[in-house]
Amino acid sequence: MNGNTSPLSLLLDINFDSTSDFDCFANAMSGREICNWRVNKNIDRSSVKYAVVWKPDLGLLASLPNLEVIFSAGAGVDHIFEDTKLPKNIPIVRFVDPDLRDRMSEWVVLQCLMHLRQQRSYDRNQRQHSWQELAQPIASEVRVGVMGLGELGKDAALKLKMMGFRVSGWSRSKKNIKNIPTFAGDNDFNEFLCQSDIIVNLLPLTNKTTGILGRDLIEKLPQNGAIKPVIINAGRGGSQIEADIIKALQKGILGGVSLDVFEQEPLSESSALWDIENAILTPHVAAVSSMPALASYVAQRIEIFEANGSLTNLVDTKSGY
Ligand code: NDP
Ligand code: OXD
Repeated sequence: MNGNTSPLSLLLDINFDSTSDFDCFANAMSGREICNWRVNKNIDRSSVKYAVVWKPDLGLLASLPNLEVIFSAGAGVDHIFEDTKLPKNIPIVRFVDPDLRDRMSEWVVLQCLMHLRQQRSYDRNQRQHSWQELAQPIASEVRVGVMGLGELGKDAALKLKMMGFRVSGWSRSKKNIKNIPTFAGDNDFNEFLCQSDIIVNLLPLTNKTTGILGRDLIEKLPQNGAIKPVIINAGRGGSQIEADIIKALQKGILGGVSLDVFEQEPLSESSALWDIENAILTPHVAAVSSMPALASYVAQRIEIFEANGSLTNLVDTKSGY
């Protein structure tokens, strides 16, 4: 804190769908000078005290000499660490919000039910005007393992449990969640995998989680469950090895996947994933940040920071999330 009470500027380096998105910030920040970097790059960089970013321009953050706090416009922060010139020692606050959490859980529950109820097969049958009943396990026969029990993973696990699935979870540190068995760390990983028919990935992308959804993991999933193994990924595409997933789907080792995130986004038109019937693909929309919610979140955090210097939902730069 520099003791200066005059509102210094907030820089926004995020995608806005419309001017009303930008207006959310203008309204929430009452009186503070705001600049939309993607529209106007002709700014006094020394006046910027806060930055709200999504995939910021490389080197931009390092070029702001009086920057005090970086806010991620999303829950994930890997997009910030991609900046090799990222200034050290500037706190990074990530977006934690009930709206984002609920949207993610909606998507996760939908995907688990789509695979449980074989919706893709019924869609195909409908196109073929074919009236055919398929064998149908109930949710309580299907084991769902949620990777990542943070803000999003824990809520998704609880909602899947409410739907009747047999849910367990895995995280870095041990968690205690009522009625949900939990596993922690590398030592528990194999035990967790071999009792998961559906894997839901809600891990952040870090050095440790890059490529985790690949052949090694797939081969550990049980082949004797009520349904063939399914992978659902709404964490980050960098955590999946698409070539391994495609092979496993083609060989029938995986029964299906739901992917919201990809190694390269947008997904290449030539990817084999597009044409695999039981691969459900969505374009990184599982939980999109709501602009009014993000704007008021940032405004509140700045107000508290300026009142007493404290920040919540801080990223641990060592572990990368
Ligand atoms: P959190 O930081 O709250 O939770 C992360 C969880 O992952 C924690 O439980 C953490 O363990 C666990 N974890 C991290 N590293 C490891 C590891 N090496 N081994 C085991 N567990 C690990 O993040 P959120 O829940 O808020 O968000 C999760 C991710 O979801 C984001 O990082 C982002 O990538 C993705 N996301 C995707 C969206 C989409 O639309 N597709 C939208 C929003 C987010 P511990 O609790 O012990 O720290
Ligand atoms: C996020 C995202 O991290 O939208 O919030 O992916």
